[in-house]
Amino acid sequence: MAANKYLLMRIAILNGPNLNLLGTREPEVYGNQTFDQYFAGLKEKYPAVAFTYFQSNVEGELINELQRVGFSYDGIIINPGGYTHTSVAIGDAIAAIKTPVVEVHISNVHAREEFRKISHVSARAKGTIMGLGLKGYELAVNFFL
Ligand code: CA2
Repeated sequence: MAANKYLLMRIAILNGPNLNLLGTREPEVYGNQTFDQYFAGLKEKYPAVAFTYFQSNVEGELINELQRVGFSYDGIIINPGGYTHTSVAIGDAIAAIKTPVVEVHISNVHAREEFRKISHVSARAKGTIMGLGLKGYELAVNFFL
């Protein structure tokens, strides 16, 4: 395993508030799979990627994780959940780190309420994928590969 670590691409996936509820409520918006189920399939499909997964309902914890992985990983995929629309601090953290960040949203935030059209993250991210369900995370992995 140790010999392998130089070959693996390191990608961190961060999910923000309430995304721990995926697959349990609002299936019409967010689908019926839990993130753990989806993540198991993703790891199987991309054995050459060393993934870490972090979910928190706490803004500061997401910022701590961005700073932890943001100077050594090859890519970060973040769905900041509701913090997308409120958190200047998460946007600042993304601007402060070295690792490129792709923002993912399961739903199409532009087809929903007005307040979801504002993102403090998009301008700091390399790009944004939205509205394509959980598939968006895989598309972001493919971008980094
Ligand atoms: O579409 C997305 O991925 C969002 O980031 C999801 C956030 C929402 O505030 C953003 O505007 C768009 C909400 C995550 C809540 O996730 C739930 C999942 C299942 C049941 C209830 C909430």
